[in-house]
Amino acid sequence: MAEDYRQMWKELGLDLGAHDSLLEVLGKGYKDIYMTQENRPDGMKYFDFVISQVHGARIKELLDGKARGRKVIGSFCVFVPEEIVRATDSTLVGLCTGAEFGTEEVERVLPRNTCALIKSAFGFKLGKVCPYIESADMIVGENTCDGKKKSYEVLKELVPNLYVMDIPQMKSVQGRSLLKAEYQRFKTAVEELTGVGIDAERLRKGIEIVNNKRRAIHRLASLRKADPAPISGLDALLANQVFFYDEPVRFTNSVNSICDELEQRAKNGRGVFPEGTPRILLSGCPMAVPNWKLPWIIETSGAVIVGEESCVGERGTRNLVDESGNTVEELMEAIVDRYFQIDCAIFTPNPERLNHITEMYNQYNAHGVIHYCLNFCQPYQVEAMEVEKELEAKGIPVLRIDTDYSMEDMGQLKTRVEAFIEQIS
Ligand code: BJ8
Repeated sequence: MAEDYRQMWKELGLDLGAHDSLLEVLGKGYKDIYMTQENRPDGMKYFDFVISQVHGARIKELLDGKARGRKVIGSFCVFVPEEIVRATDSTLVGLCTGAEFGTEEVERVLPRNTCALIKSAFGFKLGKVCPYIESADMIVGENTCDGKKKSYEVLKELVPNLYVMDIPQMKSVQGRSLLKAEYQRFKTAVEELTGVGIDAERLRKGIEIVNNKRRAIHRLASLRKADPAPISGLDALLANQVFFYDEPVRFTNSVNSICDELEQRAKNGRGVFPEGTPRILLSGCPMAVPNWKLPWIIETSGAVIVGEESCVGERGTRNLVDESGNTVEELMEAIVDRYFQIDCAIFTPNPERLNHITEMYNQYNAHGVIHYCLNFCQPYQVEAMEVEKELEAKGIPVLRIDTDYSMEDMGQLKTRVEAFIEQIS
């Protein structure tokens, strides 16, 4: 891939040397973690291809679209409504936040005790290695946790096109009004950026495209209830990660075709791991590409992950937008209704999330929950205590893990995960 796209990366302003090193690490990590798995569904070849081209063909596709007037909007959070972006034929992409990069440089502009996800976004920007951020016509920063909210003040100095979206912190009437007002303001900003007026037909089309993507992911999730699990947690996580990058209709078709294959597997009792393998529900902070560390540890320690209570997972894709509205106003209300249900830990109080964890544990026939937090993530770390208390009271085994993107704690994590798996076996 490197040779074909060098000119494109250069024109985007990437640091080619640093970018080469990143791709090399990414390629090696993928090979070691993904390509060593056994009994993978054939349909995963599509996702292998997407990852191999994540900085290549996909970027070229976005740039070709831009040449035809199609804008690219980058986001860091599942609160940014893709439906509104799609309604103008623009593309929403998730921005790279899953790997350590340029830590020294990052720590010159952000405190050391900032979570790895935020540091990663800054590292990719400062190190000039993310073609998505460089291709974006607008970058949306959302006021969710304090770390993100305050770091956007710094990011504003580094990028020319940051748009800040306010997000409520309470599920109150006022909170809903704020979200609605912010989505209206965002709609206007996207219309201005693209020069496309959003009418009901366009908005409905945008909603349908994104709903179909979610339906396909729901179907995939549901197939993971089977024992033996027909797909590994690593592969299912990958599909959830690609959700944020890929062309949505192609993505939907690819996920549906892998589901056809998994249905067949489930019928034949064929799984990736033997029947009776301990089943884990992962819960907590989102895992962006290429953050595969903990899932890899879990699945090489004798367990299978059967669900992700995460924004790169079920928290991010739960619930569809009602498509039945006839006016822009009705459809916008439906969008607000759907997004206002997201149970991110930035909300206080946030009882829905506790209920969803138990619900998912039961639905996916899990044997235990591993709660994953990034260090210095206050919302999820504080909530983790409550999650642990609640699950223990219900007799559900739970292991709480705090980590980051470095590999230094691999050995220690593996020992703890193995002990937990033994306890639930
Ligand atoms: S809706 S989870 S995607 S905010 S890990 S940056 S919370 S300190 S990512 Fe998130 Fe939207 Fe919520 Fe989902 Fe802050 Fe924690 Fe870092 Fe985090």
